[in-house]
Amino acid sequence: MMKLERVELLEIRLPLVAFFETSFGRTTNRRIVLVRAQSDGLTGWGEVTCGEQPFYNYETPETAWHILRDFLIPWTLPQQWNAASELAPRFRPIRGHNMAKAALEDAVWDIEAQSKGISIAKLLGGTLREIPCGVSIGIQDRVEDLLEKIERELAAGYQRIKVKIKPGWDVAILKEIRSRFPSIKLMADANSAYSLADVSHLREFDQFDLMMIEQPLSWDDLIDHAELQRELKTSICLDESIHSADDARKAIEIRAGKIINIKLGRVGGHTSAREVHDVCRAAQVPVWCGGMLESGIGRAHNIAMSSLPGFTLPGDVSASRRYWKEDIIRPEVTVTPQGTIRVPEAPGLGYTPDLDRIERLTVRKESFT
Ligand code: OSB
Ligand code: MG
Repeated sequence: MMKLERVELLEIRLPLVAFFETSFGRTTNRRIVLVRAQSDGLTGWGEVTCGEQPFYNYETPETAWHILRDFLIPWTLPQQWNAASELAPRFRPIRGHNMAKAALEDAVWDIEAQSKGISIAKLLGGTLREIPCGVSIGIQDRVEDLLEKIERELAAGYQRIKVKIKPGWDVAILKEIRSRFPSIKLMADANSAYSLADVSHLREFDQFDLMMIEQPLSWDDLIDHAELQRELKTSICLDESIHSADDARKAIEIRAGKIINIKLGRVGGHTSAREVHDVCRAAQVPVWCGGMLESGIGRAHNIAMSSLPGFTLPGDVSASRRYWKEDIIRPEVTVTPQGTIRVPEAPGLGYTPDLDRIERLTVRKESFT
């Protein structure tokens, strides 16, 4: 049995080494809410992976703080737990707010793994010892900047390149990339920038031999994606629209896409992520791990999740140095020249949070007992 004695919320500020731009906007400084949970001498960490504004989904650091402080933490503190997997069912009465839920649940996974002396990856049932990595490259001011970045990431060994697209930064840009890099593994992420009215435009993407196009249509849609998939040769990958194993089942049933991106925060934590993985694996739908510009803590959880056997495609989990001058974990996440990350085998997260650095970066803190 485990019982949490204390939970802390911390908000840190972390400037990105370079701006990151998607179809919904540009980020330069991250505001990240961390959860630190304590049980029986062990400390577990989780990260709220939402954006600063409600543009990817509706969560923000403020909504997550509210849901954690007023509901999730007070519900969790008085309870006794056999396993981290018991939290998700108890959180179910709260509709949505998956990123807030995930941060607390994942901290408890960290504690449970430590208490058993094994890695989170192993506790989850992960089998991959090394995970294949790709990069996500944002919209740039100039095409030349994008081509240069692609060149650099390929030289570092990354196995596939994902570029962010939006109307006005799509077909012409993909044409330039393909003429310079004819045979790389390439994909595009639209973050919901198109609608079914754009079908004939989106059909032009078929000429670029993309691995997939990610979330072309509305952030909460499945039906229109199914319609679009019938019109395209290119596989659709769903990101924003999938919040649970049930969503994945429905998406697969109506053929809304052929690939699913799993994000721990978006689906509500490790328990739900593993369920989404299992549904996809049973249906032979490949999955890969998405990213939300995480600090080392969220990044380490992503690595653990990516060790599950269905994560067959390169994910968006990449080296700390692509995002931060200095990360908040030790060692930082590094990528091999083959474009892989070795899954750590040490107990828990497998990386050590740098407490002094976290303290210096903290702008807000609240403790609960
Ligand atoms: O849609 O995958 C996305 C970043 C912020 C919000 C949404 C997305 C992304 C990324 C970056 O693509 C992935 C990463 O490198 O963390
Ligand atoms: Mg995406």
